[in-house]
Amino acid sequence: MRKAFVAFVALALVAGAALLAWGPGSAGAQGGGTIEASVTYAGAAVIEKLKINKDTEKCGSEAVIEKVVVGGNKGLANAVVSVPGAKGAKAAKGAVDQKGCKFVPHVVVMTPGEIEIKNSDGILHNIHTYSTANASINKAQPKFKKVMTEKFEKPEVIKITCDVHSWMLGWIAVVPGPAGVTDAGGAVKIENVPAGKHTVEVWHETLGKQTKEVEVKAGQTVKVAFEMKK
Ligand SMILES: [Cu+2]
Repeated sequence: MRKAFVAFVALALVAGAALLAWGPGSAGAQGGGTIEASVTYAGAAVIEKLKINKDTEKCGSEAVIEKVVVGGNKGLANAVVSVPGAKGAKAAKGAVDQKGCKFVPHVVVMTPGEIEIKNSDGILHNIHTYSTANASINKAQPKFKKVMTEKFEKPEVIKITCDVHSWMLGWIAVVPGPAGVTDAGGAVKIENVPAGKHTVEVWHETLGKQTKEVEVKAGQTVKVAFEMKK
């Protein structure tokens, strides 16, 4: 019995030492580095407004369609910044809500897999997606259906609309690597990017795509700036 105990302790010590030796290096590789991206646009904002007379108790009387949102210092909001080639690190599980007859957020990133489509409005919406790599969805989300879970496995940007409320427009970016969406100031921070050279990609619904190369170092932050053109 005592022998077995000693053997167990010895084994535990060896395992512990192995873990310690393996730990810091591995944690560094897993933790990776951070990319701070800033996206700017020198042009004018494009915000369309539309009078509406349907479901006004939930939708209001005016729809605001934000196609190009420009904040302070020319910061461009709603741009997807991603590192599609970075293996082993992922964007968060995405969720999109239908609130005030708008898709919130307007642009969402998700890891290939499942996304929750919520209906906070509690009225009839009809999800209609436009995609090529993934199957398109065209289905009603009745007022009692608070959440629908849908699956998008293939990387691409999917346009999402509602057949009940013609002005509703949103985008779901299915990205295999780490990704984020720029805030009102055009900034986004992408954490846990594996160390190494990567291509950073920016996508905006009307201003298109750009890429840049960056080198990420473990435990460090690298900055990258994009200026979108018409
Ligand atoms: Cu709707």
